Amino acid sequence: MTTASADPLAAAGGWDLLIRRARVATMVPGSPYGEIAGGSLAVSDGRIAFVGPDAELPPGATATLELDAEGRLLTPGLIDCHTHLVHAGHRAAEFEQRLLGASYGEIARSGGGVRSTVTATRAADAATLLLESRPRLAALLADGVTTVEVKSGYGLDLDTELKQLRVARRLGELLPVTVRTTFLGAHAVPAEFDGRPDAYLDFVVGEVLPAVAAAGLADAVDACCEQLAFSPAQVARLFAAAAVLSLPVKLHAEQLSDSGGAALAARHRALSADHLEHLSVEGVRAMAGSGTVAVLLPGAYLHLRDTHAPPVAALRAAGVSMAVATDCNPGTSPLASLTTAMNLACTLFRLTPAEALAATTRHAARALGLADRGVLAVGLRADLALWDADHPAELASRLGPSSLATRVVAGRPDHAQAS
Ligand code: DI6
Ligand code: FE
Repeated sequence: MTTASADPLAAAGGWDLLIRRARVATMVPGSPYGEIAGGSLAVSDGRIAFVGPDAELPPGATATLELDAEGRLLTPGLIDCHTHLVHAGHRAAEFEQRLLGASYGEIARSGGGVRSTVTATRAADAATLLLESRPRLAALLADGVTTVEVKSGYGLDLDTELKQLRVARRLGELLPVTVRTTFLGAHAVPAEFDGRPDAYLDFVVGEVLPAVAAAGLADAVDACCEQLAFSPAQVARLFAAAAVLSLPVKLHAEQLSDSGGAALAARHRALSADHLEHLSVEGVRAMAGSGTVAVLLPGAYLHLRDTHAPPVAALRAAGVSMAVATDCNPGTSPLASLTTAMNLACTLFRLTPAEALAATTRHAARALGLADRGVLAVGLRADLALWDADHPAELASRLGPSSLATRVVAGRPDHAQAS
């Protein structure tokens, strides 16, 4: 790891921000947390200019803003790489129905599920949608998130898909966070295309995706590969269209059953395959070496009272990078705390706390195709989280309240967490 800076500002002592005396979890690979006990980190022009032991700071180094961390934990800003946080309404009644014995599939087939949130999201104007979604994003930020992915997929028509993505982008302008948007037009078949998934996919591929791409509203394309939604062949058609537009792909795969989605995603060099509760041995083999990140979503597993956990030991053995995200959505994971998702990944899926932190930093960055963040190293974006904690395992061990002290976004400290 490079710890010294070649930045000439260092010699002149002209950094913008200097944090001293921190327990730094750089998350640089090689050791569980890439730890520097008694470490400093300096920022210049929004980038990390120095990270290393306090003792290695250039003599006389100063900065416009200096912060004594007093031994607190400093990590990369957390990255929530899978959310559906822009939506209207809630589905508490379906939660109640499920506790009374109905299955997720039964509720979806009788017109509930994704379709009920589609109805609510179509009915909400952009201002309402923004007002409803903003507190969810603010909650993620208050728990250390500095980059978040937001999917469409509760519109399933041209206007509402565009509306969802615009609201997501607007949230990224209003709050200090990077918002990455993903087009999930192939989330479910809307009621007006009932029984005609191929016709709906023609519409998505022929009209909605080109309009979304032309408006520059998507950073990636996602689909749901499930018996309830789309087959691998249908997803492959969407992926081919995304490739023509040079948009990277991701996939909801193997959540409720094994459809071979993860292997399809790996073949298409997808950024990630997400959920994976029912991933088979062949699926793990297909993902190994593909570069496709396995995104685990324990909030959905918990909320659905699922008992079929993803094959974490096999993924680990195969060297597949694992990310963890909230899946923040009204139907299966009404969760807006990424550290809680980390805890669930440990308690329910048996990740180690170090794996859980890598899963929401380094690997989550890869799941979004972002090479400029996710670890603390010279030259990378200065997205940081400083915690009222003194051991990195504390982040995954807690079940609220958040121990976040301060976030730093592109070098700027942000004390107004719930703005
Ligand atoms: N799986 C999920 O967990 C979300 N989408 C998906 O394909 C939730 C969908 C919902 O029920 O609203
Ligand atoms: Fe999801």
